[in-house]
Amino acid sequence: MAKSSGWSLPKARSEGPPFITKSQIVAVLEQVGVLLELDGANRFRVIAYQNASRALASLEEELLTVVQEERITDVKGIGKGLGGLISEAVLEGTWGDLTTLYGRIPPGLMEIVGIPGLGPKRARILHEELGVDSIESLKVACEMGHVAPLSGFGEKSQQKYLEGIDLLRRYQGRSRMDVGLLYGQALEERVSAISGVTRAELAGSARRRRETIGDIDIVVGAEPENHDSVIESILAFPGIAEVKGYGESKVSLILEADMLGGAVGGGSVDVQLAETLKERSSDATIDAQVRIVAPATFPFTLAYFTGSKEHNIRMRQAAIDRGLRLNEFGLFSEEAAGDSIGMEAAQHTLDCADESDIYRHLGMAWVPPEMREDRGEIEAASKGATGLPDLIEPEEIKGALHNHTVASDGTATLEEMAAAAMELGWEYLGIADHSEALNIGGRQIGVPGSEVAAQSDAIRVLNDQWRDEGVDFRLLHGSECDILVDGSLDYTDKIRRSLTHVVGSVHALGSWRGRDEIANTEALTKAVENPTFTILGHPTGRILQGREGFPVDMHAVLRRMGELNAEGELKAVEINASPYRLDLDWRLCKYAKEQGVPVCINPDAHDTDGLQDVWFGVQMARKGWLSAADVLNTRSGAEIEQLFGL
Ligand code: DGT
Ligand code: CA
Ligand code: ZN
Repeated sequence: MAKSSGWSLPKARSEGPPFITKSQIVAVLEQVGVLLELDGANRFRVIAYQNASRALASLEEELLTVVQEERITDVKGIGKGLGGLISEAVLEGTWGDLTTLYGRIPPGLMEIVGIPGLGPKRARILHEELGVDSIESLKVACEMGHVAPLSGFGEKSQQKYLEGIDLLRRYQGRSRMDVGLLYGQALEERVSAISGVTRAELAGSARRRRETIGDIDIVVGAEPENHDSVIESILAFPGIAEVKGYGESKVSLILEADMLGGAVGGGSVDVQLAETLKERSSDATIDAQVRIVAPATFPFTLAYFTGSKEHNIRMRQAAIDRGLRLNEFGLFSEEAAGDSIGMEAAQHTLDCADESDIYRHLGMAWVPPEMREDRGEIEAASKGATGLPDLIEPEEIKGALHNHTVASDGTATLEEMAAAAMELGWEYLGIADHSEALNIGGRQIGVPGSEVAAQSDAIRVLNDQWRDEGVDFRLLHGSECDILVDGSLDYTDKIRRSLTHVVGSVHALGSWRGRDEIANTEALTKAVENPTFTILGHPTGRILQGREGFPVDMHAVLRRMGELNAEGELKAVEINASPYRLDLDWRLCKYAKEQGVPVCINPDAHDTDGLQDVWFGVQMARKGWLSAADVLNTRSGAEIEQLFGL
């Protein structure tokens, strides 16, 4: 979807090459795809830019080298023309004829792309026919009834745009994973409890554990004669803000907070987790699509609506390769399917009791939903069960290394945090309060260097006590040490060496966001090379739906960390498990693993409940193909002590 800001061509850096960085080019190529559509360009050109943007984003090698060695057109998805454009940007800092394209399209027009039902094509018609060039002018045009009479639009579209604008304003369209899952699991539980329902399961991005969720999809199995009564029961649920529509096999709803009351606490929802989430969820609403099918059709419908769309396309192709046809109703041999379509065709399907049968018919092992993003899982699953990683489970976490207490900005004491960690069955808890440099609005947040030794003493007293009592638990005395703008670390070397571990984090985001990828990559690399540095905390500083992280070549940083690990140093990268962050991004986990960089899943807890956020981090690790062995804090307390040289 198009971003609603930043629609302009980035200026060249004063020194280079590279004069334009990789992340800037990735963003421009994505925008150009939309701009070309607004401009009425041919479909293939549009797709070429979209593909090139994706290809460049996942390029692991340094872009400058690839360009200088004239290997840019070797990258799959980048042809001669685009290769030339990218090379010009990198080597000269200019954008060729893109400048005129950007000049031609009004920025406000780009903002309306992304309103539900409004793609670039329709946006262009609205612009040409009605002069619409902003969200405001679209709203006025709809309210005055000018949109409906346009050919191909109608009253329905006009109404939909108005609702879309309203929704865009109120909710920005998507929910964080914690909020979306809370609604999704509550709905799933309520639906499962309806008599006549044989199975109900979350599908869509919620089941795939995306970091944000657009709408909730849920698939329900019930005998056809019960469909009406099941739908009636659903419509009577509390917490339905609006029924957007329903038919024989589908209900479209908008859910609000009352949905969460009472339902949680049994079944698949972890009680404590649900309570924590409930406190946090705002009163925003979320859309839900419920699909009701016959029990025998359930696995096909579940697989289809789990997606992703990209994964589905590959699955359908795998079926075609075997002379089969796959859709949401079944898996058919070409002759059996014949001309029948939809539900009617379902009776001709091959039997599949669950999803794994579908994969088996296509010669694949069952793919965990988190991995269904067409990022290599089809190929891996085709090698059989051993081709896919054995994904980490939440129970395999034995502790965490980045947590705060009252000494900085936490609300709990050492003792309280330790008790909560033991309650979770953990063997250790790393305390990493902020370092001295951190102050917010002039208020000192971090622990002054002069007070670090006192915290160390307090921790030692507690650890001695547990050891004497034979309790297998320890606190580890670390610090969340600020990475300063030049890549050096806060505190003196002496203080840092006195700690068990150093979580290095960037907090002065303004400075880091104000300079380019190359300067940031250099500084971050310098930080991880510091001998006292152990874990890279929330690597980009992003807040989901809040602010983007600073630009950085994370592949390069991870590569360097991999080298250091190969030399015997311990340099881990954090998945910050707070659902507001989920940073390291899951898309980079597999690369970290390939480089030999351990991942540490840290809740960054500021109170005792916060420790449970680790669950969200595990979901991201699974999405990033990680096994327990790839994750530092699946090690036992004794192993961690050994790794840290205690
Ligand atoms: P979201 O809701 O934006 O967070 O993401 P999803 O993945 O839940 O997407 P959604 O709700 O539009 O559709 C649910 C799933 O249904 C999607 O993951 C794959 C499947 N699906 C929807 N539309 C298509 C389509 O046009 N082609 C294919 N192959 N699958 C589709
Ligand atoms: Ca969805
Ligand atoms: Zn931090």
